Amino acid sequence: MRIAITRPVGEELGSCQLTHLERRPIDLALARRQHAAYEAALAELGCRVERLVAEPGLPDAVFIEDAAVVLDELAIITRPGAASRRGETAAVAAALAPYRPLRSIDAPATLDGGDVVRLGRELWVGRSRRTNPAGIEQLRSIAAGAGYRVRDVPVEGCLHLKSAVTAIGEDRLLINPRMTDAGAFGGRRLIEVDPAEPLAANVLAIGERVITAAHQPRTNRRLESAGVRLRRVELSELAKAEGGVTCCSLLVEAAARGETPAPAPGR
Ligand code: CIR
Repeated sequence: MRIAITRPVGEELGSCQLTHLERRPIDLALARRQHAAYEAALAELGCRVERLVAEPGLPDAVFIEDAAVVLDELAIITRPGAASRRGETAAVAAALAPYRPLRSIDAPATLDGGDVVRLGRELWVGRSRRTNPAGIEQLRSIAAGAGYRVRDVPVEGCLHLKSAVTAIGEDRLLINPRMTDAGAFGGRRLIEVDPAEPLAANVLAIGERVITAAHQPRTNRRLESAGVRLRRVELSELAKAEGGVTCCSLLVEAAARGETPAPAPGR
């Protein structure tokens, strides 16, 4: 069973953190409809959607991916790089506790979940503005203990590593080589985003399908030409808050009672 944990679009989304974008008005009602349609896509692709309750004072809480890194054996509760986001993690820890033993990233380390790309037993972590060297070392030590190899890679001109590269299935990645070091992913099959869509690398693989934002048609056509089956969602309003498709959910493979969960290929 695959669970997708989500968080609602809060009233204060318009005061979200912004790093690379100019602030533009966000249509909250449209953002909520788009988010609900995203959750419907997750359900259509077989996820049981668990939506947490909204909490005031956390404008970026909808971007739940940044609050945790979920591995097969454990979940790591992060310490987000933006101080305004640190209040997001308690509810996420409570939601993950039934499914995984929890570990945490502790001060002075910072780490955003959006900086961690996983493929099988390998993790790549971005050296971004949000994730500091201590965060990388704490992730490395916790994940190495569970049998993962952790490599750190540069992040340039975008918020998180997952803005630059995401995994598609077992051995492929969608990448913008201008925003990270493609060589660090050597040996994997790489599909490049269309150069006209620099932020199009953020897609969410679920089983055989890939959720992608409809506003990146050129890259979506490249993916389809490579045989990738897409499920498009409209995310224009969350994109104004620098959010993409991976950041609005945390996926957890959970065993139905008495079963062992299948390992997750990548995210
Ligand atoms: C932030 O700057 O933290 C939010 N406005 C956007 C976070 C997006 N998260 C992600 O891509 N993992």
